[in-house]
Amino acid sequence: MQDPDCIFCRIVKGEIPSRKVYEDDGILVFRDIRPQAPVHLLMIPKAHVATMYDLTDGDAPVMGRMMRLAGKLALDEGARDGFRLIVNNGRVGLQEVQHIHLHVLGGPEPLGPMLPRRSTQGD
Ligand code: DGP
Repeated sequence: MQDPDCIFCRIVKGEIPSRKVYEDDGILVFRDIRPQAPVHLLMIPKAHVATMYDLTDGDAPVMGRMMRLAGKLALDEGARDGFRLIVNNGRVGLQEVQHIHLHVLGGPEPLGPMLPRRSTQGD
């Protein structure tokens, strides 16, 4: 259920402090320690799941509720004209913390391109 060595599991247990925005029996939402936009929340399932590769059918309800909650919390935070959800996975996705988290990023100004542009063949 939880991994004692996982930073986000330790945040769930209250062993590491966080600036909580929302909590229920299966979900915790808190502010990113290194915000990259005026609104930058992290939404996590309380149960330890390392990456989206590791999700099972049993995780679908909580992941679905997180999707519903993302827009609601973005509005509550004042991101009323759009926001972005990012879920980094694994080495290629540059995932730093191995516990699924949805980054909720919001304005007021447009966030910029989704990825830094790099030249590829045909550009
Ligand atoms: P990612 O690259 O998607 O795994 O991003 C991990 C994010 O987690 C990164 O934006 C910084 C944030 N983070 C890491 N450690 C902590 C922490 O202890 N507390 C909080 N609030 N955020 C953290």
